[in-house]
Formats: sequence, structure tokens, C-alpha cells
Amino acid sequence: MARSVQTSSNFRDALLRHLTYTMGKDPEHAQPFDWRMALSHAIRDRIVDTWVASTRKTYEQDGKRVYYLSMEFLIGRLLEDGIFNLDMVEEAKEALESFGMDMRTILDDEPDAALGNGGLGRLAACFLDSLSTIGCPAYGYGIRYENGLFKQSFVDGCQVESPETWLQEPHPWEFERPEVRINIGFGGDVHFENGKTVWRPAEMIQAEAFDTPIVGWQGRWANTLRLWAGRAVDPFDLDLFNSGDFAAASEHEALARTISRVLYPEDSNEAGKELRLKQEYFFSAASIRDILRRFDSQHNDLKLLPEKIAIQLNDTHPAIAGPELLRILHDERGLSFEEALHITHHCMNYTNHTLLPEALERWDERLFGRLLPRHLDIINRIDDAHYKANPHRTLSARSDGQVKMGELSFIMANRVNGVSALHTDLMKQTVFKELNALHPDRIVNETNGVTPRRWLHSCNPALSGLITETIGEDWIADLEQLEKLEPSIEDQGWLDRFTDVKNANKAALCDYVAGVHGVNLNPEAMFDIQIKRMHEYKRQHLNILETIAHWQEIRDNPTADWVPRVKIFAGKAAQGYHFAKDIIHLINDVAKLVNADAATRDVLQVIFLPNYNVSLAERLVPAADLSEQISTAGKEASGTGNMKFALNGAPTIGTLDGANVEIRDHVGKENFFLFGMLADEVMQRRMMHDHAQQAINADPRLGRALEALRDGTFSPEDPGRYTHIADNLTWSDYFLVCSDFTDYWRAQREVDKAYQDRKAWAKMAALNTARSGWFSSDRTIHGYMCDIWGAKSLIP
Ligand code: GPQ
Repeated sequence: MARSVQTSSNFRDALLRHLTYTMGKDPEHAQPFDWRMALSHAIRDRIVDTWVASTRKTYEQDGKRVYYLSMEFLIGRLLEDGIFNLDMVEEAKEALESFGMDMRTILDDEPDAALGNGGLGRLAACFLDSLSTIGCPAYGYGIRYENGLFKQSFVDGCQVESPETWLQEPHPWEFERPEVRINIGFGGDVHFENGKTVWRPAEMIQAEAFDTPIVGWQGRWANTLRLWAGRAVDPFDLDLFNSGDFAAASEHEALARTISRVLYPEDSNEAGKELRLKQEYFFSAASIRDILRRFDSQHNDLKLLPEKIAIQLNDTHPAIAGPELLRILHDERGLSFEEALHITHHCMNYTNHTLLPEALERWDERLFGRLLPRHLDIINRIDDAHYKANPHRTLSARSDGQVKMGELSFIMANRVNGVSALHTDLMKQTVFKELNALHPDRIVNETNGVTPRRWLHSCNPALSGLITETIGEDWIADLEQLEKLEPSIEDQGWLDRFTDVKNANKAALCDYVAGVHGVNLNPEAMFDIQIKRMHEYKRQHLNILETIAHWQEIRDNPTADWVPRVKIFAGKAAQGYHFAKDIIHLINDVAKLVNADAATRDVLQVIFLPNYNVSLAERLVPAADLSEQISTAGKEASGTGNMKFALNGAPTIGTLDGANVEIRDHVGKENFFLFGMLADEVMQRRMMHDHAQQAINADPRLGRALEALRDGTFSPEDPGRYTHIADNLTWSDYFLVCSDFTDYWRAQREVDKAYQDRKAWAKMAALNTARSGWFSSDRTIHGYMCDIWGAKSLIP
């Protein structure tokens, strides 16, 4: 232990102390894992100091608390996030280096907490960061899935899923709270006893709390993410065990644990599974109990509830929290139904994240009634009360034998919000048209945002450094200050440095891809990136069709002055979504052929990187030249990847969909490559029965690319493999890939032309950064605090 004598800083001492006493290791023999744990605990100690102080202050000031209920929190890694938020990068690096350890290696050793599918879960994580940065007292409530989103790998180009086991090694960020255990009931029946309604559940599962502190910028505030895990109420049956039936003795425990076992790998798809409904009620009910317990510890008048708490339902997944709160207030606390409804309504708010009809949750009412008989009664009464107040309409949260969670959420909520200006407008015109007419002030817009801490400062340190050197560091918590960069963009010397940063980020990505996947990408080429969940509406197939047509054209004329491109894809397809999996397979097959083609490979490369997650996004976003945001107009509620790319200096090629509309308004139309139909044109075009054939007939390039899918060019060993994709696009093409193809091609050639003038391109890229300040999730959270929650910051 000679080393401990030479300690040079407090932090170094703390690191060594944790290595020794938490991990029980000597520096001589410690592995990267031990160092990561020691570093995590040393950082966590600092966070806990803030956390305790924040909690104390919230109790003292009795401020309004915000409760964000979400089935998904896609938080990714926490160590790097903590180090950056505490502004301890240099300290941590030096401490590790004094022991001969490299910080990057240690940080990359942390598994991603992938407790979400995509944008919805990542938004929740960005919101937690902003709530803590702003100092708004808030709790995230969700499920502690033992298996997060599956791991994706490729076998012969096909997606293969395997379980994600992030909890198999100790997770240093959470605090188990064995004292917070809540029994949640399911099934059974409802009785009327002594003038009271009593629900007698047939089954009980215990919810146990695990808390993770979420620290904000500069460690000024920390909130709590509380995740619930399923446990058996009676974990072990000794009689059964003693009778020799060892498996049955633990059966209760195994069954109870399944409730928090897996994240449903659906995204914008109806799950329709009993376990999913159980998960939703499990975490919503545990959260409501916990919220009331905290309220009761400080107040004794339930009428104060709307003044003291605001609950945000992240999509309809936690919608059952409304009827649950009402049930407790009425059945257990003795308020009249009307009063309980009034209070519940003023506490609840609902965010809608999609207009896709298949994603609006509906439950078969027999299933619902079997699992939650009392809640079904309550939903009926909510519906009746709504109908009585609005007798002209026949709107209902229950019809056709279904419980409709979208309608229920709308009726229950004080405020309903969409996630981009276009999406909110379309909500008013389509899914909630009639309800909006009845309650015209209920729907508000809160355009999404992303946290600048993770999505610029920590993922792109070189750009962050250049910005700070130019305008000071206040932009990190006040992103609109980026506009102060604009004068520097006129300075060629500054612009060259901006370009150097991008080139260095691209070189780092090349090293990573070469090291991990053995593929050498051309760092001189334009990095054209589409990363997101695989879905037909997001149109990765439009991108690959254009790539095929581009390749064919290069082969026709190999000596022309082609602008070199690397097409990068990443994203997971839901396990049961076969069409999306076939698109992945196609992209991999195209990559195989194109990358091996000596006639084209200097100017066109294609790669699909496996296992897209938050950490991979953190590598890709800073290295992008071009951001692909090409969904069918009217289908992408907002998008948030689009914001991350613009912020990191990658102009968008995109449709007028979701928040693309607002990004284009902010960065300027001359700095955005627009193509495609508008949302209303999409609706009209779809009425034409032969829209796809017309588009194919009008554009020989499109016809030829589709032909290559049909004739087995990309799958000679299985020539019919992609016929169904070509047929789908020719004969139905619901997402209008063919109808938008020609304009997409045109926009791509404009991109080529623009990229040839490197100085002009650098300016365009830098203007994207300078003008993206509005897309901070801090701005979004301020909007929620002011328009929806009536909550205040407790940081002086
Ligand atoms: N989104 Cl409904 C998801 O990621 N999962 C879902 O189940 C639903 C929506 C996304 C949506 O597709 C994006 O356009 C949004 O930017 C994102 O939610 C956050 O609002």
C-alpha cells in the first residue's frame, strides 16, 4: 500500500479508498471493472451530498413536486454523465492516470442502462437531466427491468436478438430501499360492505423501490429516479420445500419477478399482452401510493393535492394511475366520487407521442375487468360524468368492448400535450378532434428538446471546448447563447477550427469502426447517417433504395466527379416486426456487395452498425456530416435525433415532419435540405389507388432500383429474398416511399453539390450548431413547468 502515502488530491484519496474498502482490491491487482466501480462510488459520493441537500430543501420549502411516470427511461451510461455534470473531468482523469489507468477505457466499460426502446424513453432521460439542472423538485417513476432492450447482432446480415443483462454485475448507481415495499393487487372481485366499496384482489405482488440520484449541471441539484422491482409477498414456501417440491417452493417468487423481468420491445406497436397491462398497473399503482405517502407526511388535507403535486403521464402507458388515484381517494379515503374526480383531474397531465392508430393503447375489456375489476367500474363512472357534463356527444373511453387509454387519458387530464408544433396541430385535427372541440384549452404544445450536457458537452468535448473558448461556458445551461457564435462563423480561421473538430470526430469514429468491426471507412467522405428505431414510417428503405440507385449510376459512369459518401445506418427492429428486419437484412446485403465493388468503393460505402444504443449514438452524432430525417410527413411525432445532429453541426436532409419543421425555421431554410410531400399532400396522395406505379413509371431510376431487389442482385444465393419488399412498394406503399423518391434523389444531389464547396458547407454546419439552442430540453421543461405543472425551481 505504498501508493496511498503519495496521495496528491482529495479525489485521488477517495478513489483509492473505494478501491480498497468498497471493492476490496489492491491497486496492483485491480481490474478495469474494479476501477470503474471505485470511480463510480467516488463520484456518487459527491452526487449524494447534493441529493441529500436537495431533498431536504424540497421538504423545507414544501414546493410543488413533479412526478414523471414513464414505462421507459433510456438513460444510458451514468459515470461519464456524472463526471461531466460535476465538472470533474480533469480531476477524475488525473486521479486515474496517477494509477496508470486510462479514463476512456474505464468509462467504456460501463454497460448501457437500456430501459427503453427509443425516442420516448430517451426523452424521459433528457427531461430528468433538465429537471435537475433547473432545480425543479421532481421524481421519475418507472420499472427496474432486469432485461432492458435486447442486444442486436447480425448473423449473415439478419438481426438476431439476445437478452441484455445489465444487472448481472453490480450496478453502483442505485440504492435499494427495502423499507419501501408496496403490495399491488390484481384480479379478484369487488364487494359492497358497510356502505363502502371494497376491492379484494386475488393476487398480490410486492413492488420494491430502487433509487438512482440524477444530478444536474454543476451539481447544484439532484432529483430521484425511483424504479420498481417485482417481489413475491411470500417469497418462499417452507412446507412445500420440506415436502421435497423445491421448484414449487420458490414459484411465487419467480412469478412475481416476471413483472419487472423484461422491457416490452415494442415501439409504436400495440403490445396487447396481459403481462404488459400488469406492468403498467404495477408501477403506476406503486407510484401513486408512494406519492400519497409523501404527501401525507407533510399535509392532512387532500384538497391540497393539486397544489402540491403534478403528475405527468408519459404516453398512455401509465394512464391507469388516474383511476387508481381516484379509487384510493374515493374508496379508501372517503371522498365523494365527484370530489375525488375533481382532485385527480387537477393532478394529471398526459403527453401524446404518436398519431399512429396501432400505437394508441386499447385493452379488451374482459381482460381489463379480470385484472382490474374495480378500475373498470371507475372508468365507467368517469365516462358517465364526462358524458353528463357534455351531453351532446357520445365520446367514450369505452366502446366496442375496449378500454381506450388515449381517450381515458384525455378525459382525465388537466393538460394534454403534443411534442412538436405540427404533431400538436394534427392531434387537434385527427385523433382528438372531437375531444378538442369539447375542451379547446386542454391541448398545448411542448416541442421536445435534448440535454446539451450529454448531447454536446460530454459527447463532443472538442466542439464544446471550441464553443466555450469562443463565448464562455454559460451556454451549457443556457443553450440559446449559442447564437453568440454567429459572428465567429464569418471568420475563416474559426471556421477551419470548427471543421478540424468535425474531422477529428470522424477520424475517431473510423478508428472505432475499424477496431470493433474491422471495416475501414473513408474519413474524407461525407458521413451520411440514419440512426433510429427501424420502422416503415421512418423509411430506412427510402434511404437504401436511393443508395442502390446512386450505386447504379456510379457504375454507369465511374469516372465522373462523384462526391464520396459513407452511408451509415443503425437501429433495432422489434422482434416480431418482420418487414423491418428484412430491411436490415437488405441494407446489410447491399453493404456487402457495394463495399466489395472496386468500381465504386472509393466513392460509396454502406455500413449498418449493430446494437444501436445511447453510447453508440454518442459516438455517431459528433461525427455526422448529414442527418437523415426522412419520415413520411405526418407520422413522426417530433424526433429528437434530428435535434442532436443539428446541434453537433450536421445539416438535415428531411421532410416537413415532426420537429423538422421547427428545426428548419430555426437554422434557416438555406441550411436544410428539404424534400417530399407535406402532411396534407400525403393524405391526398394516398387516395390515388396507383400512386406508387405512377411514381415508378415517371422515374426510371426508381424502377431500376426496385428491379435490382427483384432480380436477386443483392442476394444471388436466394434471389427471391427481397421480392416482397419490391412488391410492397409497388402495390401498396402506404408510407409513400415511391412517391417521395424522385424529390429525395434531387435533394441528395443538392447535398452533393453543396458538400463540394467545403467552405460553404462548414458555414452551413456551424450555423446549424449556432441556431439549435432552442432545442434544449431545458427550454422544453421550462415550458412544462409554466404551462402545465405550475412548478418552480428551488435553486436560488
Ligand atoms: N415514440 Cl408512441 C417512441 O419512441 N415510442 C413510442 O412508443 C411512441 C413514440 C417517439 C416518437 O416516435 C418520436 O417522434 C418522438 O420524438 C419521441 O417519441 C419523443 O416524443
